[in-house]
Amino acid sequence: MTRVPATKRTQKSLENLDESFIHHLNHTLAEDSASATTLAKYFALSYAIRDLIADRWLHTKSIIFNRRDLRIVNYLSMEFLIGRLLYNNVLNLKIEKHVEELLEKYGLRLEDLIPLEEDAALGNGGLGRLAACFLDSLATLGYLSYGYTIRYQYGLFKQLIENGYQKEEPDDWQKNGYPWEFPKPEEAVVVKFFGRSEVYTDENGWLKFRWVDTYNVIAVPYDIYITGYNSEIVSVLRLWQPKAISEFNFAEFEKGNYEKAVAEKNFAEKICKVLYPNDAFYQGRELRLMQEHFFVSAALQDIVRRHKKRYGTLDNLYEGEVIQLNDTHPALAIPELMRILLDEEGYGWEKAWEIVSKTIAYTNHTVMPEALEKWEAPLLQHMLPRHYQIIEEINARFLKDVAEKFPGNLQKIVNMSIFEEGHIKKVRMANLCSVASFSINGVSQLHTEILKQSVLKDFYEMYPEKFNNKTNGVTQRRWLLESNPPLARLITEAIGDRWITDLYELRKLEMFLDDTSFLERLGAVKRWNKERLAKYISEKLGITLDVDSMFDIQVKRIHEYKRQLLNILHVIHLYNEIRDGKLPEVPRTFIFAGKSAPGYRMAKLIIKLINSVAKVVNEDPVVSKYIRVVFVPNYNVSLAQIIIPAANVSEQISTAGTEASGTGNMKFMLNGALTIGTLDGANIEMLEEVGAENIFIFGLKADEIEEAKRKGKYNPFGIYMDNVKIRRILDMIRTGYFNPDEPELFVDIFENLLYGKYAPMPDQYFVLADFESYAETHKKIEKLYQNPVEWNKKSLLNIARSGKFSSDRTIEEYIADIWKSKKVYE
Ligand code: 26W
Repeated sequence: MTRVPATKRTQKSLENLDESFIHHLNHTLAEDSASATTLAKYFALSYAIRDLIADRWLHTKSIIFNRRDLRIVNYLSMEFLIGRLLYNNVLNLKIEKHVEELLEKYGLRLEDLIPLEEDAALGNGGLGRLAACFLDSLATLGYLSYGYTIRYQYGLFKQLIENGYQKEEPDDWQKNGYPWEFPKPEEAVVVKFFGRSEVYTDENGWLKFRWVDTYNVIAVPYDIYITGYNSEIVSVLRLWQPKAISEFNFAEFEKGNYEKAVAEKNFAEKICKVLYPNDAFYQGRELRLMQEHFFVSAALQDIVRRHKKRYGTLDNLYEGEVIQLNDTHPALAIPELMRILLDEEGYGWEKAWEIVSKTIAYTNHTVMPEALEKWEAPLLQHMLPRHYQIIEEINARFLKDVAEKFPGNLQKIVNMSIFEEGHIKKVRMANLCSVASFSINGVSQLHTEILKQSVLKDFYEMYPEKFNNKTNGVTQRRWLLESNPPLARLITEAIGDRWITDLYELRKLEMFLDDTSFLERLGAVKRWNKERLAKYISEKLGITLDVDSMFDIQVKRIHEYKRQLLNILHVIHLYNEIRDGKLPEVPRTFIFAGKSAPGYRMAKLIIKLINSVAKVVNEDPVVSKYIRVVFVPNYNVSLAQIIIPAANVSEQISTAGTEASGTGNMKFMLNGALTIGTLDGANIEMLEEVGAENIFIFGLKADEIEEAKRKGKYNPFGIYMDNVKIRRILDMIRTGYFNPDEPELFVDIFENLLYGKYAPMPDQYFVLADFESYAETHKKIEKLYQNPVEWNKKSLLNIARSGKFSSDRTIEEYIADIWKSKKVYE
């Protein structure tokens, strides 16, 4: 197919953009330009831009139904953290100048409208943001793709900090309406729950099953078209919304049963009321299982319907469609697709299994045992009786294969069975995925090795050919072009703009490593970003920052394994040094942000500790000349876009072997921060790219941690006794130095480190073990910062070598090794 230049369509419609804006203001919103609020103008502009995007969708759709040689990528994910779309779409459509001119006529600037959009926070953290970056890359590269998820009424909670504590508030992201989605009620499907599985004999005398006496809910799709940079092709993000079949039961109402009259409506609304705010911690909640089944069933019916329309048969489903499971959360896709093929389409088991296992692929995102989904068998059986039966059959057949491959090895059967026997029988979703998928991938080299050697070891022995690595990436469109305009401009002036769609182009920046004037300009860009952040913090929190100080930033979900605790213990150490008269050579600002799961006690206590230390440090007239500590509330995609470009130092300090990949680490690198990090996740690959002189690595390695755990030889109490610095810090925490009103408050942190009071072992994340190495490494960073030329040089090298960490590279690898799809335009 010959390519229509992407700009051509835009150019034509651009002439009408002004008219379109006024049209939407007057006729969609019924407002006039004289009295309309800025919010109304934001909506009018968004609708005008959305029209351009709708054209792209119609074009993409015609390709979907005319090109049967293109396999469609289906990314099933409980989370898509897409953030704001207005500016993203303006940049992708390359209409910024035009939009600015249009707004100027109304005395408006784009930057005044952008913040009026609510973040679509339909995700928790890394896994959800990765899904959003992937859709951006798929559209930009020109592959056909659908993302499937839930239209949560409430996204991830908004975080307030009150008296140093996290407080959660609901995120009613649609309260003003949302301009970027298109409801598609005509494409609704029915999703079933409960009931029972019934045996019957079909017309040919075959024994068959059917799922009967079910409770049914309608699933209505709402589509957001995700634009790509300079691309005619859009990705479709399809959000499913539950709706009652009968919203109001008049018969019950007549009888005076108001509750019963609206019972179905309430049930439907309940399902997708809220995104579960757990990150890396599994909770076996019935409602969560309903959510998983709801969107997976709707997505599969949609995929099946589309394939039949394109090919007239499901025999070759895997030729037209591929389904990627974003962790195990959508694992019910496996029994659901089997059910459709067996019970509704009349396939026999063998052919159905062949179709399923050639269509579905699985990505694992965590090795933390407490994050692995294991549904209670009775719960699953009650809610999805037919699926449960199918899982039993999958398991029976699979265990036969295991017994054949490892004769007499009972332990293999116990380890690999989809069911975990015990007081309450459980269904291990990672095992289900590993059995049924044709591909199993981890998200960094180290993570994939850990999967092969421990978490999924037995599956690796059985199916080595299924395993592969796909190191994560981030989209440079959002994480540089959009979030850091002065850096994007500097780069484009120096090497042209091809980096926007080919991040390896950044290598050309190495030409400027010895160009002091270029390095100065890079320093000025960093300063601009620090000022922008300082302004935000001053306006929101009333805290004044010194932009000459080194900005040292740790932003991510709060979790013990990510070790915000190590960071704050080190801050306390610096505080002690200053009080002892040992003054640091450079002033530093330590910035934290991140949400804790509402039920995660330790993480919430760590937030309180950070805020308590911040108060003492910032209010000390001497200490605050050298260090400041800030906790920025409500970390989300939009805030990340302001915080990350302002970093001099990026904190990536998880216990080695715990962070599957990390993607924040990549965003910081792309924006010229220097990383202090452990040999964990993708940090290892960042080290490979920049070389040891350009990244600050510290701490124990994954195998050392592994060994210390295995041999039970780690003794944090010994470290406490031997190391006066550490003892002093921990005693301050224990005795309430930072919280004199409530001196016992942080005792649990102390006791967890030394005695493992709330954990399987003392200091299970090796905070004390890594402390000295961390503090020494910080001293090196402090030295380097005093030499701006050297610092900026390393900063530039980090940018120049960040090409590998584009999600475009990641997507091309998924395409080549797993999805085997082709671009619309070759
Ligand atoms: C069922 C509860 C639950 C919820 C979310 C368990 C596990 C999760 C996710 C797997 C957590 C997550 O976001 N993992 C992150 O995925 C990123 C993208 O691959 C990685 O970069 C992070 O290292 C990993 O923690």
